[in-house]
Amino acid sequence: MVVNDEKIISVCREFGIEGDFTESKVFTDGHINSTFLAVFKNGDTVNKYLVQNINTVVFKNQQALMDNVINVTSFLRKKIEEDGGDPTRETLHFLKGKDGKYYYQDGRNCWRIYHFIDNSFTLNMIDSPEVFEDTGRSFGRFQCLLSDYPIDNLFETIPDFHNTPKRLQNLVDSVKKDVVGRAAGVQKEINFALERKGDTERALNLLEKGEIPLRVTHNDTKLNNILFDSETNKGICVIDLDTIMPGLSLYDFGDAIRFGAKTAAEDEADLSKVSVSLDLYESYVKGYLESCASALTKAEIENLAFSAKLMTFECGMRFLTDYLDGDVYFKTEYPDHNLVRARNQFKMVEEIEKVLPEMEKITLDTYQLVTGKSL
Ligand code: ADP
Ligand code: GN1
Ligand code: MG
Repeated sequence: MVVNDEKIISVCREFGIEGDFTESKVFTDGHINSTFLAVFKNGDTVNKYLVQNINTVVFKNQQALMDNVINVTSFLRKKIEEDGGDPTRETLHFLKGKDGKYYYQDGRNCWRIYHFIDNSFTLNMIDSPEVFEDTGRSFGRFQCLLSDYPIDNLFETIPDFHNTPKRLQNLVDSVKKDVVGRAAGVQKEINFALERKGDTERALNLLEKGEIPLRVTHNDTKLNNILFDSETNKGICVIDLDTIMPGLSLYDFGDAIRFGAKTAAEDEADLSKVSVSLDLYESYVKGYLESCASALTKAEIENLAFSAKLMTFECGMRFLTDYLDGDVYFKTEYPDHNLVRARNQFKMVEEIEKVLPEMEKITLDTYQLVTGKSL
């Protein structure tokens, strides 16, 4: 879809935005939605908006999606106000369209608009352990803020999103269908996944045994889903709230490590550069446990390190599945992009496997440091 300024302006008018349009900018961070900054001038006032084209292949029920997002952001806004924070910078604020809905359907396209949070930045790679410690603190705080959110009110925007056994089954199904004839070329990667079948069930088994609870989780805790304040370099706002659903703390912890504690980009093709940084792991654990250690069960803490492997493995399977399906889910920039991503994630899994006992020790030592207690 071509999105030019005329399109962005016409969508903005549907949400009652007035004034003179001055500029737009594309954000390329996310793999799912298409996101633009739109700037308008009203006299001397400059207003900045985030205009987002919702991916309707991924999010099939946009009404329920926006109900979730609005309910959660209203809940967060109240808590932030009670804590003396700034709700205009610490959570997202969506605009209503002319028909009273929080989204606007334009043929097959679905749009939403929210306030751009100025003087903030996102990261795709961590450049300092302090920033990653603060990332852990921010996601831990987010988990705490939502700990008493009514879980039954949440619509499951993507069913079985982090159901890892099902993700493996989806991969097997895609291999069988082989719709674009790519399976023969990725036998090694398929075997890599099949060999790790045993890992896929561990977190759900703990849930079933009651050793870890179902929580309200973000489910997409990529580093670039946090806005950092440009002045303080501190995490101010968790964004990309589309996958807030009932889930496990392990999903959010593991996914943050998958994307943040790495030594190379998620699509680095030179696998010799792909590894896990134990220093970054330790920083994140510290920030995370400082904000939510007391809320976690013993089994959750014991499985934090493993969750990094689980989520990296799951993400690798999802990239591989999409490669086999003909690149229908994740945005790609070149034909083998999903395969490069899958290989990268599987290399990261191997690297995590090598140091898993060390990661487990770091977790327990940091727990003791932060709480003054041993597990
Ligand atoms: P996707 O689902 O495609 O990942 P996101 O909601 O994460 O989409 O938005 C994509 C990018 O847009 C973010 O990574 C961030 O760089 C930027 N962004 C999103 N919301 C805001 C906001 N309110 N203020 C400033 N930048 C934002
Ligand atoms: C997608 O939307 P974005 O880029 O924050 C995906 C995540 C994956 C991630 C891999 C809704 O996240 O689940 O882990 O790409 N989001 C969705 O980078 O599928
Ligand atoms: Mg995102």
